[in-house]
Amino acid sequence: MATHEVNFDGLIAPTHNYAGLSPGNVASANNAGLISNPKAAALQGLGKMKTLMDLGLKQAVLPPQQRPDLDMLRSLGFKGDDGAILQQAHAEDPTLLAACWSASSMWAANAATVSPSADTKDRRVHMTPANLVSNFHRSWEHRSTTDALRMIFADDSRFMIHDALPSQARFADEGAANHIRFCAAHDQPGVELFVYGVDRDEPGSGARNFPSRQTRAACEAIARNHQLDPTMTVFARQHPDAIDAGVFHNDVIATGNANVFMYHEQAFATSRSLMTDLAAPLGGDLIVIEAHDSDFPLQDAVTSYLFNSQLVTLPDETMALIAPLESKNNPRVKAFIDRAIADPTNPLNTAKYLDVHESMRNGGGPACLRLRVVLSDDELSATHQGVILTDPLYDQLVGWVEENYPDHLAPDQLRDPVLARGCIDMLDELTRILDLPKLYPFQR
Ligand code: SUG
Repeated sequence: MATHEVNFDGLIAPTHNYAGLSPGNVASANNAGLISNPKAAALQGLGKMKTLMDLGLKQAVLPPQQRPDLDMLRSLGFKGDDGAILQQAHAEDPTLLAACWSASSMWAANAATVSPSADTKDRRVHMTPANLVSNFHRSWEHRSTTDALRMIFADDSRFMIHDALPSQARFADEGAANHIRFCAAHDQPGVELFVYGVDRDEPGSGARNFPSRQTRAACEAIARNHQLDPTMTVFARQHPDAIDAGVFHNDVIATGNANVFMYHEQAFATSRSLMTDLAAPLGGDLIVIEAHDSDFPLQDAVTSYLFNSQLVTLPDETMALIAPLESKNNPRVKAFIDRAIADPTNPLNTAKYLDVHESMRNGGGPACLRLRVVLSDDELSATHQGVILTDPLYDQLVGWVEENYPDHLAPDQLRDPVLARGCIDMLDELTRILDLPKLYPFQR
């Protein structure tokens, strides 16, 4: 029986916009107020999924969430019909209005933390939707994420979808963006690395200027709930200077796949002991690709998003880096990638540079857009098949986007009730394409 890493990519919603909602996320702040192109964004995302599928990898789709969320605006005191609510919110609090339109669930690496069945005591795949409490616009994604995951992974003899952790700062959790699993092979027990920005029991452990979005308490609770073997679980703290330079999630500065770990030397507060802690349970078999300050500074990691590449194992057992175009355009970063590819001591053989520019402008690179779920053949066949990408599904989704998505979305348009209705109607059609009836609150 084979075991696969299946990438579940967030399908980019028709409401994709730039609102500057994430303090500490430099791209989001710098691009606030720009006019977005939801159609181009969704096609770029689908193009990435197709590239991975064509490389022979398993690919799936996570549907976007119901936005704009007018019920959220109603719960915050706006009254009247849809037009009146949108108009009032636009006049009184345009940032709040934009939050209720945000397409942020596209960044599926923040949807949940996933532990494959090879790592868990009850041999089920465990997932914990991330509470995303650090930013208002993402803080209620977990409700719909939980619903969607429970529909897609409905068989509770094979899957355990936990509730999100309590929505409180002590348990601030951003999901798989702060989690890397290392293993000899996907079906073997893995070492799970949980990365946090702050330990609230350790004064002074967090960043100074920007929010530390993940706590140690959250990591520990997830490891307990997922029934992980403590000897195969490692906790590490992000370097506070990295967070303050714009590394709001660890996947902006480190990535891993199988027994390969690629990171910048300024990623962690304690790099040396971390490598020993990770290598020991793997029998010493950990291959590191470390970028030094002399290769390129922290700042280049943040602007190029190199570490937000997807490091994947191809069917021929070599590895490929699915990198954002921005990392090809930075000569120091490109030279580092070329050296890593030429180095015969690691399995990295190729890089593919993709344009996910619309998402990048909000701080979301290739790896942000996907949730990795390691599944055996048996678990994969117990997964809802309507979301597994095939050529016909890809064609259908591209057609649906081409026909319906707006080419432009400017901040002023977020008060338009006709556009709001149109975005919801598109989702109705999507649930027919993905065979997920009653996915959305408006359908129940
Ligand atoms: O949470 N940006 C997202 C980007 C998430 C990237 N994910 C990973 N690194 N895994 C965030 O900061 C910006 C939305 C706006 O400003 O309109 C935003 O939510």
